[in-house]
Amino acid sequence: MKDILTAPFMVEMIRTASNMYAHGWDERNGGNISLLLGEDNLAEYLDTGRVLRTMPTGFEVPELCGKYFLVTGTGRYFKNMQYQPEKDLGIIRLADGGKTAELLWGFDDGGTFTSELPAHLMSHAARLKADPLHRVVTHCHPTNILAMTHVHSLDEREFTHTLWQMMTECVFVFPDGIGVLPWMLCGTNEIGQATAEKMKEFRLVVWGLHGIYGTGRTLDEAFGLIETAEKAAEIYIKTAHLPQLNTITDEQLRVTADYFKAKIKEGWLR
Ligand code: 2HA
Ligand code: ZN
Repeated sequence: MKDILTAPFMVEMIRTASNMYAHGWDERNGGNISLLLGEDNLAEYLDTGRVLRTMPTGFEVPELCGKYFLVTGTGRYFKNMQYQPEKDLGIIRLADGGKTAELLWGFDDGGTFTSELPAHLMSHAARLKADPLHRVVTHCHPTNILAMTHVHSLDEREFTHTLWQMMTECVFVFPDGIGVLPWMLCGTNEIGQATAEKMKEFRLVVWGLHGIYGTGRTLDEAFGLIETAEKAAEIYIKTAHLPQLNTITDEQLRVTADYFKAKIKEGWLR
C-alpha cells in the first residue's frame, strides 16, 4: 500500500486549502472542499473494504451512492490542514442511498465531515448531470465578493454583468455566468437544494452575505474560477465609488467571447 499522504489528490487538496487560506478566503473554520475520487487510484492507497465508522448525512442523494469523496472536516481550520491532514480531512463513501457516509480514512480525532455536506453533495449530483467529468466543489468567503453582495443588486444577470465588465478575462473564464442566492441559513438541506438548483446551470454560485461556491473538473479549475471572480469583485469595490470614465461595452464582451470561443449565457448581453 502506498502512503496516502503522497497521493496526488491528497497533495493537491492540501495545497489548495493552504492557498485559499493564504488568499484570506478561509478565516477561522470558514470554507470547505469536497473532491470526488475514482475508486481506481484509491485502491493503491487504501483498503476500501475497511470501514472505520459510519455517520448519518441527514439527506438522500441516490445518484452518488457508492461514490468516494475526500472532504474537509467540520470546525477545521484550512490554516492547519497541511500540518494535520489526517485530522482535518476524511475519505468517505456514500451508502444507503446517500443517507450514510462510511469513513475509510481520516477525521482521526473523532471529527466529522463539513457542515455544508448537503450543499456539496447535492451540487456534485447537479454538476455531474451537466458535466460527467465534474469532480470538485469548493466553498469559501472571499472578501470582495462578499463586500459586493452588500452593495450590489443580487440579480444574477446584473451581478455577473458587472463582474464581466471589471476585467477582460472574466467573460471567457466564466461565460456561463454566476448564480446568486439571497441570504439563507447555511448548513441546511434547504440551502443545499437551492445551491444544487443553481448548479444545474452555473459553475459558480454566490451565497449573498456569506461567500461563494466554485466547482470544476479539477481543484485548479474551481480555484481559478473563484480567484477570477474575486479579483473582478476587488476591482468593483475599488472603483464603484469613483467617477467611471471607461468601461467594457457589451459589444466588446461579445467580440472577446467569440475570439476565445466562449459561449456567453444566452440573453445576458443587451
Ligand atoms: O464554517 O464556511 O458555511 C464553514 C463554512 C460554513
Ligand atoms: Zn461558509
